[in-house]
Amino acid sequence: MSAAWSPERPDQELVNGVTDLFHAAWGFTPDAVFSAPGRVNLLGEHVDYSGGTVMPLALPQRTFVAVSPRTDGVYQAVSAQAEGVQRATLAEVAPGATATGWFSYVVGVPWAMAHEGLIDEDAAAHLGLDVAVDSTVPLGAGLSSSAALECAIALAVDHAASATDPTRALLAATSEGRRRLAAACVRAENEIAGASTGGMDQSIALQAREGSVLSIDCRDFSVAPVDIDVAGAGLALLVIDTNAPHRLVDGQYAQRRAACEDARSTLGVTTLRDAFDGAPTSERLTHLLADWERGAQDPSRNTSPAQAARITPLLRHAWSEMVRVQQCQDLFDDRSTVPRDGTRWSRLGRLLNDSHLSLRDDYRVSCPELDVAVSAAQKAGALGARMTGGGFGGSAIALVHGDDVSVVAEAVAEAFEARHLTAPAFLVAAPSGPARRET
Ligand code: GAF
Repeated sequence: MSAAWSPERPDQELVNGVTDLFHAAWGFTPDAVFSAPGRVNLLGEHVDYSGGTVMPLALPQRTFVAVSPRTDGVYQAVSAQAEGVQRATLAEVAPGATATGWFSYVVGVPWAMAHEGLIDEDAAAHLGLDVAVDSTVPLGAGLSSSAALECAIALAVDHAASATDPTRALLAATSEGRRRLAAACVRAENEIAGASTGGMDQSIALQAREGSVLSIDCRDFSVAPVDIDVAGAGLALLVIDTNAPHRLVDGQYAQRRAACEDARSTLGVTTLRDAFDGAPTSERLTHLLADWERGAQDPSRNTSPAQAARITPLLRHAWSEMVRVQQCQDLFDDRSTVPRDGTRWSRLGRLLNDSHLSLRDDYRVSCPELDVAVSAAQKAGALGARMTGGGFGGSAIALVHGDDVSVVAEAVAEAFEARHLTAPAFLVAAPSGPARRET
C-alpha cells in the first residue's frame, strides 16, 4: 500500500490559473489576485469560543481569488472547485437568506464588513466584485478552506474600498486592521454561512507569520509567535486528511458551543477562560471542576442533574485543554528549564495525545476515522498525535521524526485499508505566511 500525498502546486501556477479562469468567465483581465492560507491547529482545540489560547500555524496550501471591482453592487463568482456562476447583490444578502455553500463566504464578507462599519455605507451600496476562485486547501478536510476564502475576499474588498476612497486607510496594512477584518469574516461565517464557529481560523489566516506557530489569546485575539521550530528539531508535523467529510453546520458544533455558553453564564464569568483567574494550572483545574460539581447540586442554580452531567465533561475538556496550552507555552518559553533536547518534544507529544483523548472522550467530537489515524500514527512511532480542527471527520496531526514521515503515513494508510475506510491523504505542515495580495 502506498500513502497518497496531497498534490502540491506552486503558488505562481495558481495565480496564473485563477487569472485564466477569471478571464474565461468575465472576458477581461482581473485587477488583482489575493490569497489566504489554510491552517492546522497544534494545540488548543474547541477553546477559541471560550476565550482560550490556541496555537495554530498557516499551511502552504492557499485559496486564491482573482478580482475586479464593480460599481453596481453585484457580486458574481466562479470557482475551479464548483460548477456554474453565482450572483447576488449585497441587498439580497441577509442572515437566513438564499446564499449557500462557498458563495455565502464571498457575499457574507462584504455584508459583514458593511455591518461592522469597515466599509462606508454609501460605498457598500455600490461596491461589487467579479471573482474567480481556485484553491489548494483540501475542501471539507477541517483545514479551514472556508476561512481561507473569506480572508482572501476580505482583502479584496478592503483594497476595492480604499481604491475608490483615497481617505480610507487599508485595514490589511496593520495588525489591528487585520484583527478587525478577521472579526468581520467570523461574523460572515456565523450569520450568513450559518456556522457558529469561533475566531481561530480567520485570525491565523490573516495574522500568520511565516516560519512560526502562533499563540492567539481568543479573549482579545492578540497574537504572538511561539518558538516551536518543528523542522529545526529534525521533526515534522504530518497532517492526515481522513477524507471523512467534516461539517460544522449540522448542529453538533453549535451544541457544544451552546453548552459552554450556558456554563459560562451559570458561572457568571465573561469567558470560561476567565474562571481560572490567572494562568491555567492543573491545581486550579481540579478546584474549578470540584466547585462546578458542588454548584450543580445547588437548587438555586436551575441546572438539572442531567444538564450538569452533560456539561461537566465538556468543561473538563475546555479547562484541561487550556491547561495543556499553558504547559506547552511554558515548555517552549525562553525561561523554560526543560532541556532543549528531545525532552521538550516528547512532552509536547504527550500533550497532543492527551488532547486527543479529551476531545474523544469528554468533548466527543472525534470519529472512528480520526481515532484510527491517531492510534496508527502513535503505534508507528509518532511522538504524539491528535485530531485537529472542529472534528466529526476532517484531519489529524502527528508529530514525527523527520525520517519517519513516510513510515508513519504508510502505517496510517494500511490501518485505514485494513478497516475498509476511504484512503486518507497526507501533507506535511510548514508554517506559512498570512493572507496577501499576489504580485
Ligand atoms: C473550527 C472552528 F471554525 C474554530 O473556530 C474552532 O472552534 C475549531 O473548529 C475547533 O478548535 O475550525
